[in-house]
Amino acid sequence: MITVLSGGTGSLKLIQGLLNFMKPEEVTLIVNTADDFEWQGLYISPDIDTAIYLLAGLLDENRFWGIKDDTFHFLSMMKRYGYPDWFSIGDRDLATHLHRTILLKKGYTLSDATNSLCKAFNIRVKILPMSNDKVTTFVKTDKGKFHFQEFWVKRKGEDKVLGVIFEGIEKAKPAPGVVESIKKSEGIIIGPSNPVTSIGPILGVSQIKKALERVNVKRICISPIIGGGPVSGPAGNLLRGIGVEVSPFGVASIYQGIIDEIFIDASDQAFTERIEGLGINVFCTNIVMRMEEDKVNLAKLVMERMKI
Ligand code: FO1
Repeated sequence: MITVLSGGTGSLKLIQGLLNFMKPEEVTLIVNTADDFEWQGLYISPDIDTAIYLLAGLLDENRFWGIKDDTFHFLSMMKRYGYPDWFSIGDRDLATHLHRTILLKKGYTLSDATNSLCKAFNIRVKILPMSNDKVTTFVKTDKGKFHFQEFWVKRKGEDKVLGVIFEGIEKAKPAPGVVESIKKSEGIIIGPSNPVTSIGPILGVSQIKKALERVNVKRICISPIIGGGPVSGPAGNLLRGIGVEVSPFGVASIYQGIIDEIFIDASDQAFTERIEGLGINVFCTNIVMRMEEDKVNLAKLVMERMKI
């Protein structure tokens, strides 16, 4: 059994590769929930939904969010009524958010709602929210403080980042099953997700971080940064904003004490010595997952390095 810490893009691509070698029941995903937000009364959990849609074979893999071939009639009606439309909820996607919102309103937890959605699609990978407690990412910028979705989706991640706040993180407890899955895993993977706002909140839950520090199996991370920039998303701007070097070394420094080995791109071999100085082993290979075969090859190497 392996546990993968995941945001909404890079780590999920790796999961697609891993599922060529592992039974879905042997994979647990601990998913960031600090991007979650309420939108027109709906509780949206983007990274969980992307994981569910991917594993259900429904994901729009071009955008890497939402459902492929979805329509947007609900959104255009809402726009007509004067609501903002910068966050695009598709018509089929809407049912997911509504179902989750109804369950939460009835007093069920985010874990319960996630289970219910997974059951509806017969998903056998275990998808666990990092926490059932409310944690919210805000990005401090030169233009003001914004919810992560406003920073990234509405404002296109273009403002100069001055800092990142995970509101509620001090009190957040791991969701049921999270620490247990870390403890019984044969290997831990931190996927190539954004280390600041995707993996950062997961590690910000102190009991999760402690469990990862203590576990006695190999912990591998795949760098989401190649050269001086992210493979995708806002990681570069965010790392800079929190004062961390935008490089595989910067990523490794964030994960010091949590990982044993980092996969970096073959083109970044020059960083090896500095990273090894942190007590982290370096494995250089092609880490870009453009095609299906890239995902399979990378997943195979990760499995080999974990000796699973
Ligand atoms: N990302 C966008 O860039 N634009 C959108 O309109 C958008 C809508 C959306 C709706 C549901 C959902 O689950 C995710 C959605 N995302 C959208 C993706 C998402 O908000 C972010 O990319 C993630 O939070 C980053 O992990």
